[in-house]
Amino acid sequence: MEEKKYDSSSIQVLEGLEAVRKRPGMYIGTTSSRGLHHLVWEIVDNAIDEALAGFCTHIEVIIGKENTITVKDNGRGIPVDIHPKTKKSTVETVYTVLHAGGKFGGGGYKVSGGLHGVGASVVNALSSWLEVRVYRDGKVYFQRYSNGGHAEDELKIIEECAKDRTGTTVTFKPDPNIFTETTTFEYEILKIRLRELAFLNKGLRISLYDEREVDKSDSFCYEGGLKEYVTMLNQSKNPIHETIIDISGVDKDISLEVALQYNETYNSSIYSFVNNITTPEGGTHEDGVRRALTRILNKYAVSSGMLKNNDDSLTGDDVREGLTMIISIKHPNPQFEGQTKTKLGNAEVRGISDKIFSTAFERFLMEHPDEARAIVDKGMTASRARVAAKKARELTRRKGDLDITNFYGKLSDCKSKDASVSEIFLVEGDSAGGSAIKGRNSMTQAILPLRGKILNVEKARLDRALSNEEIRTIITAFGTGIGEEFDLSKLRYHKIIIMTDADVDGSHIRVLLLTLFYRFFRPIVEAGHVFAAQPPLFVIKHGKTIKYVLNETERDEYLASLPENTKYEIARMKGLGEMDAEELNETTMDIEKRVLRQITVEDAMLADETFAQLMGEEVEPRRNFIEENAVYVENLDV
Ligand code: 0R9
Repeated sequence: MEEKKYDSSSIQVLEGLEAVRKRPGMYIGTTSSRGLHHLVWEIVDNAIDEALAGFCTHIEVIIGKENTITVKDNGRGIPVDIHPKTKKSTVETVYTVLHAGGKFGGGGYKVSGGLHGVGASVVNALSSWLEVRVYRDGKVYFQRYSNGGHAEDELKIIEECAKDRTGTTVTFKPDPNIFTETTTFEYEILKIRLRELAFLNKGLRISLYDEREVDKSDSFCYEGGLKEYVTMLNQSKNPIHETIIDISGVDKDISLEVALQYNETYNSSIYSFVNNITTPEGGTHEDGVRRALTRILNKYAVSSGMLKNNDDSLTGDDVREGLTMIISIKHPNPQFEGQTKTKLGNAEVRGISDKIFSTAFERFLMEHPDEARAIVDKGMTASRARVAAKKARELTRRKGDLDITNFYGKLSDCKSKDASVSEIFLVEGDSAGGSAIKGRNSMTQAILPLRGKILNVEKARLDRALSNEEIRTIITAFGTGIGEEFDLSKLRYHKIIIMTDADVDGSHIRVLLLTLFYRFFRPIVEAGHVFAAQPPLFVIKHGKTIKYVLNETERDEYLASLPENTKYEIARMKGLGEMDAEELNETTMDIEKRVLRQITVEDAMLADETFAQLMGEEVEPRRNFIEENAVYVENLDV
């Protein structure tokens, strides 16, 4: 990135910090755990900007014993001079004036930036206290703020330090009055994102320490950047060529980096970023690269004689089968659009990405004929499979079938045709299925009992998945179609509810279903249509009251809330299959009483990695994964 000279006049004074405390959601989205972690990203982003400007090589994040966060960088240090507009030091301006920090002044200083990009002052406003230390010119400058961002004193020199020691250190404690749900930082959340930032910023070292536990730390630095990212994503898959294709270029202030490698699976994992922020909805940077990939591979296939003149061209889906690719651009003025504002809209980027990528990719193919052949071969096999899948898909398109109550002798559909109120329960086993059919509200609740285990789609291509009757039934019931024909607007139920037991078999079926949804119906997951029913674990009876509770914690809390000496009976609930219709309705299905857990693809990349490791061919990564990441297995296991 080209360095822009710091200009204090580019900082604008917009609003007071009170506004942030009054409506925190407007600034950080939510005050849940997600919002809490967002505070860290705001500060880390500022340090990353300093790294992008070429002045910082190491960023450290420390979770303190009392759930404080310290972020240190070894950049130039925030300027300490007096700011002409605010008449306060620039440090104080950055921490107490909303929207200060250059980005909103049009000075173009800020490149990275969280979802909201609102900066350090928001973190200060939402903290019980915050301390900043700036190491500059052989001195340590210090200032402390408390009670939502009020400076306790002005910026002061507190000691001398070595002349060559420069940087900024910030420590803050989130205000529990704002973050009422939780003020506990999760090591894994910080670790995954910091590792991602290290991959995205080649050569930058990012370290994480947890002082709440002995010897808990990680440090990431990737000289190979995105190339190493692809290596990691493909570690549990078998690559079909050794060299990772690594492309980068700059045009009109926009820099593009792409790394890719094909593996033996049938899925594609494409992840794109703009200024270090993930763009799950894609956008013009992704469009440009995808378009170029398809065009150049077809061109090569024809010119090398692999594809004959009257053969069909390879489609985008064909050439993306088995592809792991990361696309990262840095743009001085990105415009985001789409439902969640995570889709890049800048039109000029399409052509720029296409040009940079196609030139370098074509050259790679020319210089590496073995790799080129393996890749084109893979696309041609995918193309043949696509034709086979089309035939198999016809079977799932027999619309009339859905009108009869017993579709394939299985689906008990609901009467309503209004998708927004309709639900489908995917139920483990015939016996629970039977109770569910009796206990349901037949107006809005459809039941699909699943017999036995469904096919593991991590190991199967679309055509094989479609030959599995269980999967075909699910696809037909959903109504969306699959693959190229997928259409979210045709979804027949806005709630898809996985109802399985809370035991090992149940969780296996849940993971298999989630893999199916993740691979073939990802938009359904992304749009928030997938849920897990949560059958209670205990029933507590006292007097005439019957209370169902989900787990041990809820049980203990409920018992503690009862008046002293209350007589109660407590029993562990039966499995779904042993409940009668009334019990099942009461505990798990009744809209008024049940508890559903929404399944989200919070971090598609993490889920992808996890699914591949949990469900793929290789046993070793799966074992390692389970040993190392018990937390995530649990998270997935919803
Ligand atoms: C620990 C987290 N780090 C930071 O928050 C951080 C902000 C920051 C910074 C500059 C350097 N390091 C930083 N670390 C900086 C310095 C100079 C010019 N631009 C940026 C310079 O020395 O000339 N700043 C972030 C915003 C600002 N500085 C500014 F708005 F005050 F300029």
